Amino acid sequence: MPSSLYIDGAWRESSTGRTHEVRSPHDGSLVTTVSEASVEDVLEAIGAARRSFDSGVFASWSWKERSDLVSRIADLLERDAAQVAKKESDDTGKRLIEAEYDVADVVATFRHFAALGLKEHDHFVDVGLAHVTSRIVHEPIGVCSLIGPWNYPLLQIAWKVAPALVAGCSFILKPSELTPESAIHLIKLIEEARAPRGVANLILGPGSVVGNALTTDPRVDLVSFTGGLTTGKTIMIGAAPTVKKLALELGGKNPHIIFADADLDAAIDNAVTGAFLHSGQVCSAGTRLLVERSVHDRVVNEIVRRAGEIRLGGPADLNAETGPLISQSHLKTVENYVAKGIEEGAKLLVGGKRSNREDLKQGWYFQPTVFDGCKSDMFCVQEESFGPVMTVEVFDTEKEAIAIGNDTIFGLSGGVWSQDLEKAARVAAGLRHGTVWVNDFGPYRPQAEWGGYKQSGIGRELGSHGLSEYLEIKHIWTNNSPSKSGWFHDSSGGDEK
Ligand code: TXE
Repeated sequence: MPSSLYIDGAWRESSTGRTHEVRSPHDGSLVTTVSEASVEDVLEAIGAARRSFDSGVFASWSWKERSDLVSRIADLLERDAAQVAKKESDDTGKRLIEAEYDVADVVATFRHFAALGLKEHDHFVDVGLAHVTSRIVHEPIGVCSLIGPWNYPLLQIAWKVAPALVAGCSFILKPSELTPESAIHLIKLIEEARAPRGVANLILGPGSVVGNALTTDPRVDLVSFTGGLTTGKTIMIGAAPTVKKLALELGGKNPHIIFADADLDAAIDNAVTGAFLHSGQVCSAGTRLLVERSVHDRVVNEIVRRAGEIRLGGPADLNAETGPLISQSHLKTVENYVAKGIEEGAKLLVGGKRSNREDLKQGWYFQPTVFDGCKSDMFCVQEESFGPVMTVEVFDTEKEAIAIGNDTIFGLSGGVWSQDLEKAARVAAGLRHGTVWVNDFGPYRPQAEWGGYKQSGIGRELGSHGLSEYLEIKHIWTNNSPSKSGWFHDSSGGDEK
């Protein structure tokens, strides 16, 4: 029986004895079996986190001590990088090399927040009164439920765990039930790095079982969630009665705009990467291509040719360029999405179905797909497929490109290609999206904020705001020359007014 829940400083089985099999998206083989928590286990984990936070032990560590802890975790992640990448690759089906890049990004995330912790956080403000000292201090927000997705399992968790630790919070971590292994390893490293007991807790299981307690319990102060829009809305509703702080990253439908005056070779190559990297299972995937009419044919023909050449394959296939979708149910979702696109009149130029390669039949592989002739009001343009499906729309003017790029409920990211940097800057300014790339698509760094406008979410991860999410701000007013307020009449004759 696996003991893969970590509650109050101890590894445990589920109280119900329930387990969950993790299966490879590549071929359905059994990867591992982990414990599946019950609601009781969740309540215990929340209790442990609450006790640890209320004890004040971790919050009383200096910023430097907590930064050192996070640096030690970064060192340990570097030490175990190969092992962690293998686990990530096994769970997600992504190529080992991609998982190795992800782990390097995870290390960079921990290092970024460790460095940020060493900066000066508190300051004095001048309130214009000589006898008053007014100080703004930052304190940990409290107990946090950290809920992660399956596409970049450890990376998305790192964006939450590292700032929570630097801030001095206690947390209950819940990775996706589809990809738990890297989170288990991370918690082992946090234990090895000597975080105080009860600060880090790990719950495994589907959101439908453990999610409600994690997001509604009054003992939880903040919920940080990365995942689907529907789940995000459910979490907001659940968090409302106790007015929890929320940090939500809910995906996007990201416009990738190519003007006729762009470096087209570079733009086309980045359009292919932006849409089909990790088979489109990327919240910032550039799956909504907007092309200036005069270069439509050249750009689209080239993208279709390139998409048709992308080699699918599993973790161990050194020639593979991208991997499978995460699950059979996700494959079904993408299949239905494509069927709907055809039904509503989008022109299928390439792909559109499950891979027919004999050696990939046991896995959830979907062919890179391009729909041309799309219109803004189509389902396939407005909804996120989270699969390798690009839709193409044309535009004639700069104004129109901006208008189409903003015609979405989402606002996570967008890209613009033009050699006219003034025009590109105007478009970047016009787009209502949290990240805009000019003559590039996809890169991010932990030093810069990440997050969405509109229904792509609330708050920011990374950058310095990514730490602020885990901090309360307190204003301490000290009167250095106390006197009576004298506001109300005092019958003893002590009136001052
Ligand atoms: O996400 P869920 P799913 C988008 C993408 C995808 C869609 C659905 O469009 O097709 O979401 O994917 C936990 N309370 N993104 O169904 O369910 C769940 O256990 C608390 C975008 O896989 O949102 C998992 O840990 N937690 C995205 C996490 O939420 C709950 C990445 C995400 O799963 C819960 C992934 C509940 N009621 C999908 N229900 C991005 N922003 O990058 C589920 N969970």
